[in-house]
Amino acid sequence: MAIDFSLYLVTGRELLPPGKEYLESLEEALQGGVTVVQIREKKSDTLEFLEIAQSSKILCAKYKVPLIINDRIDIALAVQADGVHLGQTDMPVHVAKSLLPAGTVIGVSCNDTDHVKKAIEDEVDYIGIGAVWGTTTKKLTSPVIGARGVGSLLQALDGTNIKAIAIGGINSTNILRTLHGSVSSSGHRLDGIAVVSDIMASPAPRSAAQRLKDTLDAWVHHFDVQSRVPQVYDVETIKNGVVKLMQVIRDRSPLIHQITNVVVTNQSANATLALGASPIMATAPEEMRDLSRIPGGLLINFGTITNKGSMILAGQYANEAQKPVVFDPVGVGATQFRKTTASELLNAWQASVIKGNAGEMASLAKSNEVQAKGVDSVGSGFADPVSFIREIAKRERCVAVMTGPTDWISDGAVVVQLENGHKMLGDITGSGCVVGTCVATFCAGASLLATAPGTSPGPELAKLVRGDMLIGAVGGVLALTVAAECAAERSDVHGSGTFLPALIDELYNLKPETLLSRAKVQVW
Ligand code: 3NM
Ligand code: MG
Repeated sequence: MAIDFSLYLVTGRELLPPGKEYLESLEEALQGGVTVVQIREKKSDTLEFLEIAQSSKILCAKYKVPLIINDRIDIALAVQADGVHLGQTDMPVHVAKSLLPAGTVIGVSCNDTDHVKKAIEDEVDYIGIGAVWGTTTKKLTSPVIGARGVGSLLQALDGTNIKAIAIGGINSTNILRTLHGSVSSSGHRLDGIAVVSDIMASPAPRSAAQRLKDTLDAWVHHFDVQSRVPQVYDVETIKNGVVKLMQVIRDRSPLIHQITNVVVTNQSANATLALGASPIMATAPEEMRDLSRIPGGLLINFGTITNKGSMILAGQYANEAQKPVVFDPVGVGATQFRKTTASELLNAWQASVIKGNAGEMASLAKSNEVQAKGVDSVGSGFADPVSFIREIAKRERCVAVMTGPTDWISDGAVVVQLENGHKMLGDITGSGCVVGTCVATFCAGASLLATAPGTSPGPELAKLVRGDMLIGAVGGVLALTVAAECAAERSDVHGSGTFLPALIDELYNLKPETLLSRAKVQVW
């Protein structure tokens, strides 16, 4: 049978809140839009399990929702369930199949690609990929995968009809991040998500289910729309988009929250002000949630990693608030600690833009083409930077920016090549960090533009971040590199000491027509 796996409820009676009966909760969850139910009874005796399965089956039938039994083939047979779900240490699939009627849906839990390969050999109907996030509902025996890790398991399913759902710690605040991040670079997406506690432990399971379902529906719709009307970029749309953002930033002065390094804090804050936005360089974990509620954007620059906890929280809250998150993994190739921290951060939240020089991006991509040495890049020595940057963007599900003499920016489809800038940018400290600041500022402008009064919020519900992050990223890079050209040409600039204040001046005075006439943009 064809099952809609989009909102897959796994039961957990031990999680029911005080005053809630199991069947009452199950019925409310079904009313809220659950599309398939798995009965999971880890502690019940056979008789109790059977009775729960029987009464659940009657309710599910009322709502025409299929019923799946966890682990126990005998119970599945006894209640004529639609399917069984098998863990890695449960009955082998081929044995289960030999016992069950033909057509019984079979699902297995997978937490690595070997499990997926085996599931394909066994011709299962679906796999549950987990645990995607930390959970206390089940004692986990393997590491949490993270949305980023789900992609490689999904990719292993390419070319099959096997459906995939993610499970483990999914709730209404991380569902968008889960859906958005759990995609393979080949474009393989989840067919649904499975939850236990977000629905079962809720005093209002109907609205808990409804919230998840609304997001899932909007997400599916979003891809429908996207595949029907692909976004087309040409040089003119890009340049005009950037100029529009300059104005939005000056008119609405978004708050740019920056957790950055001690070397560049002051000049980054001044660059933000020069563009017309408001900087706040807050680092205390206690204020991360409040800051996420103010319209604007977030920059996380880990040039000096002393606030990792705040970096994690700030990004998670920004994801929840659908605000842009710009990540600048300064010197990520230089030490093992930086590499590990970058992974940890990218697993904790979804970046809207990742920005780095060639060495940093190579390290993130684990490419050997360019070796990262300290915090200075060794030049963009890529044979094929267009494909490289497109692949990183696809893999990380975000806009990728690689800076250097030529800047490369991609959303995973289009690649924008920029040729502005001046070599004096290399003579001051932190010019790369200030590019990150400018990108965060322009992305915040893009996000404000998308949520301006009068714009329809419809498809935006399904987006992890509102607004056009590609234009935002291009705008940030162009503003700084064009301002650098203007500054370097000034007769009062005699060296790197006078270049820095001149650069801030030129950002402050940057005119749309200057940007339009100087911008050297190519689209691939
Ligand atoms: N299986 P919650 S995680 C039943 O990783 C189950 O295979 C998992 O519960 C796996 O939605 C899990 O409350 C528990 O976090 C999921
Ligand atoms: Mg099991």
